[in-house]
Amino acid sequence: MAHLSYRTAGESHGQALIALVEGIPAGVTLDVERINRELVRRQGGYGRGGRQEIESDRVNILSGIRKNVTIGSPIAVQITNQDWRIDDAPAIHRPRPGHADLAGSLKWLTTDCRAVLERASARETAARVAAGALARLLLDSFNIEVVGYVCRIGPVTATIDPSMSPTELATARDANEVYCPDATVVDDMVDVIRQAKQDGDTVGGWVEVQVHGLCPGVGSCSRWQDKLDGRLMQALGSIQAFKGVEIGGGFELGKLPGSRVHDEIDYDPSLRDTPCLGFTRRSNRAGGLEGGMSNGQPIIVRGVMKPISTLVRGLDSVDLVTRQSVRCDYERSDVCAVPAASVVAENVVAFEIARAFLEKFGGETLTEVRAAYEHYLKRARQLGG
Ligand code: EPS
Repeated sequence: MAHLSYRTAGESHGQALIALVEGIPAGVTLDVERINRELVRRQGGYGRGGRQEIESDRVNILSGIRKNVTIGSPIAVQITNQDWRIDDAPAIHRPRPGHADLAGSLKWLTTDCRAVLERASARETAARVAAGALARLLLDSFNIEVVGYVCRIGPVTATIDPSMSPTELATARDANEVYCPDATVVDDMVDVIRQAKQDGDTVGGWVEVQVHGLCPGVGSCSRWQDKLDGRLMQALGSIQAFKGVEIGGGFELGKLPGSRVHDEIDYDPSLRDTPCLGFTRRSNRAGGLEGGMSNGQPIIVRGVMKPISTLVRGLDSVDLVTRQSVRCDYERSDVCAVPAASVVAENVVAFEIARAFLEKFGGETLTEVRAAYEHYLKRARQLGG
């Protein structure tokens, strides 16, 4: 049985993007519209540039499905690029500070940054979203909910009400163009992006993802590779332009004594049938993860996206051919892609949760996964008599 994994292929202005997803058990009903909805959301958000008017991202599932149900074989997913012109796209000799241009050109021994930037482009995240949205169909059938949103744009920070359910968060988020559940800061966020555009500049921000409904014990403390916190950090940290990831209280926890950090434990038998199995916490600064495993509390992860490195006003650089100081090249780009990044974050987190979930409850078919899951829950609820 294949472990759940995916790879992507494709360039920004190549023919198509591809995600190859392996390890989805047989018996999962496909919901193409649900996957496409995530792709549409990823294309949106205030601050996007002209490219999204050209593209209309939709998945074409090429394999692994019979009569709209997974059959356990690899699932190849294609998203066509409308702006397919990689062979005609101009050479780039003046690397943009902050982009992959310089490091990649030096790596591949070329003075033309084009090939590097084509693959480094965040266009690749469409394939990651498709893979995550596919894996999420599995999570749906176990009532595991994943919601991602924007919690900061430039200097404007949202306040996220911890009592909001994933549905409430998603509804509030979907009501505005910056994908932020705190309606009171939306206008300020839009203003920051508008001002950056006027200035020929770009702006970054923070995104947050919550996972609700996950039982304890997913992930592992046994091997460093299996620690769910580490995997989530890689999943988020590998999103283009991300510069930091934190879990729960994150970096702030380093300022506090242990007595103000750790989430004290109570037991409430009336909650035995909920994901925490009755073991409640007075706080959730651990962000639902202890020892690299889920602990039954909501998982909370955040990532920071730096401002996009393609600025209309340009930045100082060096021409790779002449080695003279120049202004860097400008390519059509976004002013702010933090809303889009929140969709990417949500879906890459979903994929990692599904991956760890199947490691604990894996089986060839959805029926076997469900049996393993229910057996575990039964045993866990019986612990201690
Ligand atoms: C990107 C540059 C822009 C963005 C692109 C990421 O592409 P283009 O030069 O074609 O306008 O639009 O993001 C996407 C295409 C996307 O779908 O997210 C870059 O250099 O990373």
